[in-house]
Amino acid sequence: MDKTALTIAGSDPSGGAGLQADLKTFRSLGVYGLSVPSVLTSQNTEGVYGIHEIPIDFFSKQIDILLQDIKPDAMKTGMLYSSDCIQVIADKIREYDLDNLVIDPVTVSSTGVMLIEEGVLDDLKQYLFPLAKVITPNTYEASVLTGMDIKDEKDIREVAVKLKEYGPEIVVITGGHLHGNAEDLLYDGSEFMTLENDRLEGEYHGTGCVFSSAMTACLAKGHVPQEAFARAKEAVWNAMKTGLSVGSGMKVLNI
Ligand code: PXL
Repeated sequence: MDKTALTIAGSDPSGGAGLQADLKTFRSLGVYGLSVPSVLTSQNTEGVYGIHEIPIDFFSKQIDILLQDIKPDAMKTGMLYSSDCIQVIADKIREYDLDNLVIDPVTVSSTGVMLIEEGVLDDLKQYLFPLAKVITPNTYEASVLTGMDIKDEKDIREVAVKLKEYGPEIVVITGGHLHGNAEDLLYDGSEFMTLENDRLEGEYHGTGCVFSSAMTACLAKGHVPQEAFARAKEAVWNAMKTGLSVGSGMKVLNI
């Protein structure tokens, strides 16, 4: 396990999403995990009951102290909550010359709670998307980020092209539900790649986190984004198929 990946994300005590899910995913794909919490949540499998920000100076210090010692082979961002957080991350990426950034533009929890302050999506687009190797919105997030409706496959492709204009190298849109199947799309600026599988019954917490951290782990291992995409999709599918009911709310992934 000689490759490292960093997650900067929210803490989810239930371990289904957030940095806890990211760390488990890194480990399951054979990558050593590093983590900086951006925000704490009080939550269980039934929902999010509170959000507590990390003071921005201390958030920044966590990143400095870590990166002065270790340069991760890849990194991801998850729930960032505030615009201040985004500015700090953009500065640190430049200062420490970090590469292989995956951005999961988290907006709302699977139970419907807003996980960001106003203005965060605009700042993500402006300051972080141009630094990203891959962004991984789901169809809802892709639609909010672009202000475009998604009704069919053609719309998803148009939204992917629009998202590419914000500067990431690769756009991945997850969770298209077009023919009852789960379809994910990758766009690299010239070609589209789609991956499809049967939709599973039930509601799962943390699929977006596990998918984006699996992509991050694969980039850390040196896979090209298309290969990382296929491996991440497979990892999520396997973890969903054997999903666990650890609490009385949503299922979590078996990762
Ligand atoms: O699934 C999005 C997500 C990301 N990060 C944290 C979360 C959630 C959803 O609840 O709690 C910390």
